[in-house]
Amino acid sequence: MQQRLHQRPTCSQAEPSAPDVPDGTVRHDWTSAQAQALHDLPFNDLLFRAHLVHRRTFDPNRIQMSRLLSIKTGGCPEDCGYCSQSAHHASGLKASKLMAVERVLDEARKAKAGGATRYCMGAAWRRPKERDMDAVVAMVEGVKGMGLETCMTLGMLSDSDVVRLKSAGLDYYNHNIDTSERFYGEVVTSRTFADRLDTLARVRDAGIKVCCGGILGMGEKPEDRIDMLVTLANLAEHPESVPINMLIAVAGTPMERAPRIDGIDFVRAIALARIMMPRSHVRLSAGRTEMSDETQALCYFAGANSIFCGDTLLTAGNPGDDADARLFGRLGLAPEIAPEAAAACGDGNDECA
Ligand code: SAM
Ligand code: DTB
Ligand code: SF4
Repeated sequence: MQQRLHQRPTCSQAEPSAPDVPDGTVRHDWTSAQAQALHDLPFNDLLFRAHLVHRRTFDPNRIQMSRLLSIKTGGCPEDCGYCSQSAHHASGLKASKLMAVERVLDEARKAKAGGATRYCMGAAWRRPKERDMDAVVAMVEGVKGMGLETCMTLGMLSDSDVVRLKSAGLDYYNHNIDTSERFYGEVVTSRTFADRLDTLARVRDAGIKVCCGGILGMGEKPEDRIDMLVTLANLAEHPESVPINMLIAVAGTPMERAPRIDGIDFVRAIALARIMMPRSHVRLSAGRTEMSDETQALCYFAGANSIFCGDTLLTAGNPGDDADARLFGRLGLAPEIAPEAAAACGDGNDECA
């Protein structure tokens, strides 16, 4: 911190390349230097700017609630260094087959009753097999039929996969770039950064909304976090949803001893995501069980406005509905209302639902 004080005096005239008050314009021409200048502002200046941008588009007291389900767990052929589900690591996780459609729909019904508006289904695959697609399509159709938004994360997709998922009613596809292109090879070797971008382009071209973000705390440098956000913000369209995960360091994975990211640095990345992608939902994603209420509160102030609710993610734990209700109560936050109810009253942030 001492070093930062020396490098960046708090006098605002000493911040030449950070825009004074970001106006919330959607830009796709961010340079690393511009993003870095924002990232390195005095913390209060960064948060103030991010919060101003946030209020231009969003009700700052509404949080979008998604619920996750692992529809096919473990035994994954990819070697993502953070993941409990990779067959390359000894996390001790038991692999299972693709869940039956009815079971998935039962879980989705419970999620809706618990207040989720989006249901995200994840499979530990490199890519879906043709033989699994009928079941996957039936899951999307069934969940969509309940009035929930649908999201899937199944690995790489082909042209025919995206067409089938779109016509089944898939709203969002989650496919993270995880980190900067520079650091990517330290995290995954079984696919490339370019593979990720290819699938993202296919998803976008098919008219499915994009959910794409990454993980902080894998031993990356601040520049890698910044460049990950530059890549996302410079996509032809910003991802509608940007999940920012804090690494859950799983025993038996190569990242089990990764140095924990400092909470203030985590909040800086949330604020930067908010400023650079002003209309996107920024999701405070995995890792909340290890975060203090105060860190989460700062993330919400900095512009995070989506979470995973419930007590499980895919294979790891999550704070659970009671803990979130308590924190929301203390902060005066409320769940964002369902898109269908918002459409009925014309404004997603009104109390009319
Ligand atoms: N297999 C699909 C894929 O990789 O695209 C979907 C599932 S994968 C588990 C979804 C995302 O969860 C990953 O891209 C990663 O960003 C995040 N994730 C996985 N394990 C994590 C961990 N231990 N801590 C934080 N985030 C994690
Ligand atoms: C995302 O960015 N985070 C979610 C979702 N997309 C699929 C997954 C988090 C996984 C955390 C570790 C686990 O539960 O195994
Ligand atoms: Fe497989 Fe996805 Fe885990 Fe990578 S992150 S090992 S692709 S389940």
